[in-house]
Amino acid sequence: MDCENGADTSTSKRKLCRLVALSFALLCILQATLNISLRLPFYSSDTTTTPDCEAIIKNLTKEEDIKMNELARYIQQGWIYFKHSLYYVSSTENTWNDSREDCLQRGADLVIINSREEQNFIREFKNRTWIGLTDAEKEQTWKWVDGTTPTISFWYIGEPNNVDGGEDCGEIYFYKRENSWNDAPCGRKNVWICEKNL
Ligand code: 2F8
Ligand code: CA
Repeated sequence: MDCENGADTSTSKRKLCRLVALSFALLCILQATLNISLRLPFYSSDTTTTPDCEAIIKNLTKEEDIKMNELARYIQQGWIYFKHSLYYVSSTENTWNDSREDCLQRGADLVIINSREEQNFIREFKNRTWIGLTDAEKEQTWKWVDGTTPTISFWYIGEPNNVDGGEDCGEIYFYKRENSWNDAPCGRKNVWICEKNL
């Protein structure tokens, strides 16, 4: 139908054209409304597949609650919290291997020192404490108990010196100095420090 330029431009034809255009516009509005209505369930808060924000926050709070309770239990058992780790200082003395075994039994391992802050925190406890450092596998190749090589070290001057060829385990000895590590015989009985990462 030619609505604009047709030869016959009588009033009734113009009216018909306007009616058709109006109907088309109404159809468009109806379709848009339907589209929006059909998409609504994606944003609804009560679907089972997409939990709403409130539920996510509730879940997070629950997880945090569990973590806080766990932390409180460790602290009650004598563990000390420092920069995302928990530390346990033994009240008895043992060999390096038995000390490590004790830490493993506690779900931890002998302490691994990764920073100056951690070194200064650890050396404050007791003198002659085992740390998780050993060169038992290969002489002069010092490794932490997790198999990594120290990225930062705090050997006392002249250490490690492997006195009598029998010093394969790391300890905090010269605790008054920041550089306080010594290599000592693994069979010596020392206090030990376990670390549990959070
Ligand atoms: O002077 C440092 C030296 O002191 C002791 O040996 C005399 C330590 N030995 C033991 O602890 C068994 C060495 O490891 C230390 O290097
Ligand atoms: Ca030594």
